[in-house]
Amino acid sequence: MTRIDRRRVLQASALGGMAAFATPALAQKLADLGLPGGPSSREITTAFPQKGAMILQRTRPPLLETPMDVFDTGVFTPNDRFYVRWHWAVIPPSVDVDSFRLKVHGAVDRRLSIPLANLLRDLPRVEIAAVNQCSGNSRGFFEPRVPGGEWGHGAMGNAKWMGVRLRDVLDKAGVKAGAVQVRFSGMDEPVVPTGPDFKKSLSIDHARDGEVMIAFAMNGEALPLLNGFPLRLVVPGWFSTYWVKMLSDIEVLTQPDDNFWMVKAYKLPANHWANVSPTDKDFPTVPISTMVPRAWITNLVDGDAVAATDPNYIRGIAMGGTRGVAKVDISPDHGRHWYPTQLGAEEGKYGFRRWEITARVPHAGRIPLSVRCTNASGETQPLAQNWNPGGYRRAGVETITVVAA
Ligand SMILES: Nc1nc2c(c(=O)[nH]1)N[C@H]1C(S)=C(S)[C@@H](COP(=O)(O)O)O[C@H]1N2
Ligand SMILES: [Mo]
Repeated sequence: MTRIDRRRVLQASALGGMAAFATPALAQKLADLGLPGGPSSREITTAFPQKGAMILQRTRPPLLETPMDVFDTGVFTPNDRFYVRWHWAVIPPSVDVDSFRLKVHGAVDRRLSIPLANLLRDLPRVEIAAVNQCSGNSRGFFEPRVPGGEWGHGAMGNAKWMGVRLRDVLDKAGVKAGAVQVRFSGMDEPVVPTGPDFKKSLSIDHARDGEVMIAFAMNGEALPLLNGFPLRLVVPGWFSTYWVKMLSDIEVLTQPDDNFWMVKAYKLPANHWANVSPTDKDFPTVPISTMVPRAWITNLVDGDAVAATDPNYIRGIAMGGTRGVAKVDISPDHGRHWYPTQLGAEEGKYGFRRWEITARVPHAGRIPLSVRCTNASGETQPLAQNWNPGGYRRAGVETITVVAA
């Protein structure tokens, strides 16, 4: 287990003023996300604090996407290449770690106001590898296109999160009988007074399952400011909308949370693959929750040349959702034939897992390469893509076309 030096965490605080969020004057480079039927090129930016080269989706609030080639370098996504997504643009440009307090209130025996140093000192530390994936990851590939952040596949990342159990913090406060949910809120604020503050809730049982974590570090370092410094919620297996950043307020509720972000936003069609037809209206919905298996090729991109007669080395990453990755198959013919790939080491069931294969392609010319993940409970990605108007929880197998010569 990586040891985090408390002083190091406490020192990584001031990050300069809001100027750091300014748009770069000139695009140095463009990335083509290959989005169907729409503007597909994005600037590559290095203008954001603690971030290297990122795909600029939006400046205020910052939406930064991880370029696909970063996922080829390993199963853990470096902090300085880890994607960024915020709903509101009022984000503290720095956090004073001495005056910071994590508040716990609502249906509890003791209201708490925990200094960061005490949280780091008093509670047992846990570490877990887990994929943080935006509900709208890959939204830009939805056909027909839907409104929202036009992400490619890079609104995700895998890290080793270190923190304390949410359960331990709740136990310190003493949850009262009758508690049904726990609500989380961060230090960011709406840009207009009428805008709904970003808050998400989990059921009391989920909040106390011992896995949900209040993280203070990722990949052995303090959280980057834009990824939620100094504290964020980590909800393994669940979409990142619940992973509240700059977490400063925990409220134990005796009634189900009816705030905008729980009852209006992030709703999925209430069927297994979150799939409706674009003409469907008034279908039943449920709040988004757990992730599903997915897989990607990372060492080739659409349009790449491969050898027609010699074997080709192909690799990528996969995730299992709420269970580990059990197998990843590859198909060169839109799913008529599937071939098993070799899996890399398992680094935690909620994390990415590497897969690879060395194989000949069936013929010269254009070859569709599809990859399909099956998780440890036997759930397999469908061949067809699901569609819903929010552009959420894309699940079908991803395909790139390579040219064999
Ligand atoms: N405080 C706060 N936390 C938040 C959000 C936000 O707007 N404010 N957005 C959520 C959503 S929708 C996503 S996808 C993730 C993004 O996490 P990241 O920026 O660390 O990658 O943060 C989540 N936590
Ligand atoms: Mo998200």
